[in-house]
Amino acid sequence: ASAAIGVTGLGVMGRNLARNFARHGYPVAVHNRTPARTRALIEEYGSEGDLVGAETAAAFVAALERPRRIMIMVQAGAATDAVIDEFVPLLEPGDIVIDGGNAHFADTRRREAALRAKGLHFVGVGVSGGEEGALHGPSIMPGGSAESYAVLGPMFEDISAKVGGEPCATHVGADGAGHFVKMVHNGIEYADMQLIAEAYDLLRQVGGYAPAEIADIFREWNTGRLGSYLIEITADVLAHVDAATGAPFVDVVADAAGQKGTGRWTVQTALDLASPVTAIAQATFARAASGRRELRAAYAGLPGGTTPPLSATEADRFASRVEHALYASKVIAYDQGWTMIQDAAAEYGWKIDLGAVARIWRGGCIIRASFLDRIRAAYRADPDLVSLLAEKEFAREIADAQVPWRETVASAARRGIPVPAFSAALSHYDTLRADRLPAALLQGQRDYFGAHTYGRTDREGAFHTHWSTEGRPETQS
Ligand code: NBP
Repeated sequence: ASAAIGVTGLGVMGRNLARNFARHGYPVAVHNRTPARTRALIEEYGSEGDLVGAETAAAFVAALERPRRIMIMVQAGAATDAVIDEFVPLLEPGDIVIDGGNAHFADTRRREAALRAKGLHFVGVGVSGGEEGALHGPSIMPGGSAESYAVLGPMFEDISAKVGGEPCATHVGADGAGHFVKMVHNGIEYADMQLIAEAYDLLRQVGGYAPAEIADIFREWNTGRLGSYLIEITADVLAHVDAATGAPFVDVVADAAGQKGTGRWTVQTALDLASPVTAIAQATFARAASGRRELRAAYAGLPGGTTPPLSATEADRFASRVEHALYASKVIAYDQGWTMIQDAAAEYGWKIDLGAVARIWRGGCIIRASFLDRIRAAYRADPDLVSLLAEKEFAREIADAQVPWRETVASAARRGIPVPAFSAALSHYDTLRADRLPAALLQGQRDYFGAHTYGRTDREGAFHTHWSTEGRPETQS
């Protein structure tokens, strides 16, 4: 019994995480439902480190030092429950079961409570960075008890991505907090990708730029405040030419976006928490709408806006406006994600260091960007920051973006180009900064048809107006 950790489930993620642990000097026991995969891993990569193959669950458990650390890397849902049920009877109090799959945080909360009742630690871990990240350094978001992090933390920090010498791993919070922030990471990723896609569409349709020229614009933006992995790969995708047709690659790809579900989970959860993550929601709905072939056929050919094409100088100016709009919208989308994490922390009693979340997303994951340094610094200066826009540098940048941001959204509306995420971000900003919202009228409507009562600006209490007997004084209930 000498393995520091065991990995069960040797798909692409499990295999690469096991190799990553082994390459960092940890003896690793490996196990898979189908033993052929275990043998293949040992044969191919056994020389990389101390990898011990186990063909049965009992042999796997016996290979681990105590407290045992078992990392499950199988399909989320029923498969994860099946594996937990298989191993739990073989474990002893104090052992740690880790789920590194893409579990829904509510499942993680349920599993954590069930295993805690048996004296076991259950740690739901968000792992970002895909196959490459798993091998070379992912962003790691563990939930679970502080006690389990004391054991696992040094190992996770070791194998995680590093930025400026700092690990992209931290204890996020209790039970499902790790899987929750991983879910929000993916929601933010949806918004960021959609905003970039809308910027491309505007540059192409309004600015008149070709995909290769837009690749150059993105490359330039990548050297500034928008610099990020997503902007970098967008430039590569736009510069890519399809070998079969010689056309820009982006023109031969079917325009129906897929999704695996974490964006949808973010939006569903946001509704439960009353977190207004509108840019994330619009990005998720934009993917759904893109795939609705019949609906799109029914709308096809309906009139849109028109404006004359831009001159070259105007196009240049337009591109710089789009940069402002993209940046401002991005700040809003990230702010929405952080609001949602704060809301969940309040709801579930998690103590989440909001700056540390930004820190561990600077490397290893899809939304990695220097921008996250700014968010980290903002929460470092004020851990109780209610919103990024309450920080003066972000507020100043958003102030500077006002004209170009609004002009960009207006150009899109005039030309009939869909910008759901840009518009949602701008409306979110205008909603939250407004002195008065038409929510007052909604309250009147609700009181009229449902006697739902309303609050008043001049007095405390709940009031109801007798709408059918106009003129009678309102009552306070
Ligand atoms: P998959 O999600 O494709 O799962 C394959 C593994 O699950 C195999 O080891 C398979 O065993 C095992 N498995 C299944 Br399926 N059902 C099982 C059951 N009932 N009992 C025992 N084992 C079972 O692998 P992956 O792509 O490596 O992903 C692993 C986890 O990591 C998933 O939850 C995924 O969502 C998450 N994740 C993936 C990525 C990514 O980029 N792929 C990124 C981050 C997180 P077998 O060999 O016997 O069939």
